[in-house]
Amino acid sequence: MYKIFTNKILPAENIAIFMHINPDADCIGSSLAMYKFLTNLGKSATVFLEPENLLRKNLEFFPNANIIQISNNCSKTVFDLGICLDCATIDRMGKKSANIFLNNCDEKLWIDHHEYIDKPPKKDSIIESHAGATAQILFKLFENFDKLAIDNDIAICLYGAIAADTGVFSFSTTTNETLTIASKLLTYNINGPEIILKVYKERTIGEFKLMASVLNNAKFYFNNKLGIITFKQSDFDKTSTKITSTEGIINSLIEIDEVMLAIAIAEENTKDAFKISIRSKQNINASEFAKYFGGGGHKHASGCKINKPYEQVIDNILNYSEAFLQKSSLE
Ligand SMILES: [Mn+2]
Repeated sequence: MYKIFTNKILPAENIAIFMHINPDADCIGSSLAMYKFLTNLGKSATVFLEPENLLRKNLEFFPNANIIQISNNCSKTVFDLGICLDCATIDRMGKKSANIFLNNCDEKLWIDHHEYIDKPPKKDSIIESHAGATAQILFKLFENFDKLAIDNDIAICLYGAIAADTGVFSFSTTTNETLTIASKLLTYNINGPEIILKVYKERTIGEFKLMASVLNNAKFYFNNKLGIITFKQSDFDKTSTKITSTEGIINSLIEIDEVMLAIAIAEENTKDAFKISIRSKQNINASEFAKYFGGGGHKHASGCKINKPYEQVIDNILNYSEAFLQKSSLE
């Protein structure tokens, strides 16, 4: 695993880093940590983000967040290496980013902690599905490659990314390894509580209002085993928020004692396109649920996209959930 990283990084001088659409704290933190690490090694690095994907305001504190470029800015440059981070499918990168990754990068490297539907070639990928965050894998790679090239900026990015993706070290993905790495990161000159406040707790007033109204309209089915919340474009418009503002709100639903499966449906900017986030607990497998709809993820947190009118989305989810919950309760 470490050999792949060493072999790809050593000869590369000009490197492109790619995020997924609607990037979350793990994705942004990992990308900016990778950027700084490569820069510290004397390499040139560019971080790309698909057009019309802004960072959530609370994540702009990550060091070097200002260097992120929009993907249509560089169609002709050729990179020695393209690194795709935290991105379970090529579609998740967005069209423009995927185009640069596939056509303008001589070598490719995927680093991720999601289960893939179409696995990238083994020789080009480092995938650890047990890891709580992509940033957790990056720390091990960095430490192994050149520990001295890790600095405070990198520690802030990695700590924030790991804290956010593990629900501040509370999800079932939090392991001995997660906490060992977090503890090593705290030996750098960083402010742990302040980082956690920024990546996980802080909301704008608009985001608070969005959360309040969406949770107020939550619907429950099958003896409260299933909870569903819906974010419509009109909710975003009313509260001056964006789809990235939905992050974490679904957790309030799965925290309800009776709810075993929580689903957030968020309307995207295009017609009849919905981003579905899924959370579960105990033996209910969110990843299996997402796979049925062409997505993927982890046992207790996953996602997919459904491109249909809203009423059909709800119908499909309810139909599948009933059988799915019944089957899971027998296992
Ligand atoms: Mn992640």
